Amino acid sequence: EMDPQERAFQERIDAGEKIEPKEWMPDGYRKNLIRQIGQHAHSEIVGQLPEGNWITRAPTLERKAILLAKVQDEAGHGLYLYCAAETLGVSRDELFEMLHEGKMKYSSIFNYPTLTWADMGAVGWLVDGAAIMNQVPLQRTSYGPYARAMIRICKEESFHQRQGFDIMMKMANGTAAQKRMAQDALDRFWYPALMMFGPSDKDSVHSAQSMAWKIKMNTNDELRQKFVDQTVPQAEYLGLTVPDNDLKKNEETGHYDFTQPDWAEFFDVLKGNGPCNADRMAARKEAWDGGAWVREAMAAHAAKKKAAKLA
Ligand code: FAQ
Repeated sequence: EMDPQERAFQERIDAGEKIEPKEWMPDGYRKNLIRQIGQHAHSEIVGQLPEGNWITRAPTLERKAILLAKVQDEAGHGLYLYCAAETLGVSRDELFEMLHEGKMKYSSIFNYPTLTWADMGAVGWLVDGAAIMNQVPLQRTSYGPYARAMIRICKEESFHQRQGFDIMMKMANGTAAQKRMAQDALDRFWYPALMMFGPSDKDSVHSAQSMAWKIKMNTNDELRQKFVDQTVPQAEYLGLTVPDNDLKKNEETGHYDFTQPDWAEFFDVLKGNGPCNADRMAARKEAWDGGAWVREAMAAHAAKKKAAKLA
């Protein structure tokens, strides 16, 4: 039997009401939200690294300015999301600590390397494309601060996706060597992008409860299918080939049948064994340690100001 307070809470969720920070919520709701929002925030921050890798080597000044703006947006997204998580009673320092100790995750996709300029196209097109597919429904998530953060984030992600597709267009319609680079980027990012939606529904431990609480609006497989259906025609438009021999439009369902990613690889990346896990964590820890003097100076300054006011 559900206790009356929990039942009343569930009724508010079912009625489409937003839950706000100071209101009562079940412990599990709070914990699950901190997990998901925190993980999402970490993904944005770690997600700056694969693209940050190409800022100094962007082919033109214009491409450099655009890429800089995009990577900066991702820092902003991380900050909105950390703020949303903080309204649930966890501090940003605690979240960072959990990330650095390997107690919290970030998206598997950012453990793959960005080897060529075409990867900047593939990341924008596929990774931001997958991110939007997942985040648009989250604008209707039940927790107010999270839903509101998603509105702004989605606007910016749409720009990111377009800039990625624009790079792909340029490369796919360029020289033979450029087209090969574009195809190679699609070949390497296709399955990792499909993995962004999480394990198949039968292996998703959080989906049932998260959907009942509207922390999540769709299952992992639903969104993965939507992404494939949207992206395959875009690949065709680019004149590129999705690396899946069994990919085929199913005339009965109207959806594409496709090959699932290698789930053993996915779980291995989650365990820390992806090509870049160690590098990404080392870069984050170095940034955190390198910023210690700034945090100390700010705390000292605040203490001095407070003392001066008291005097
Ligand atoms: N990577 O029970 P479920 C971006 C974990 S977009 C790593 O199905 P859930 C923008 C999961 O945490 C990327 N771990 O989990 C950008 C759980 O483990 P736990 C970020 C994954 O939460 C673009 C376990 O597997 N977006 O950053 C992944 O119901 C370009 C079982 O899974 C979001 O976070 C994965 N792919 O569903 C930035 C969106 N999938 O925690 C820079 C919000 C699953 O119990 C450049 N999050 N796991 O230890 C969500 O919608 C959900 O959390 C899912 C996973 C759909 C990601």
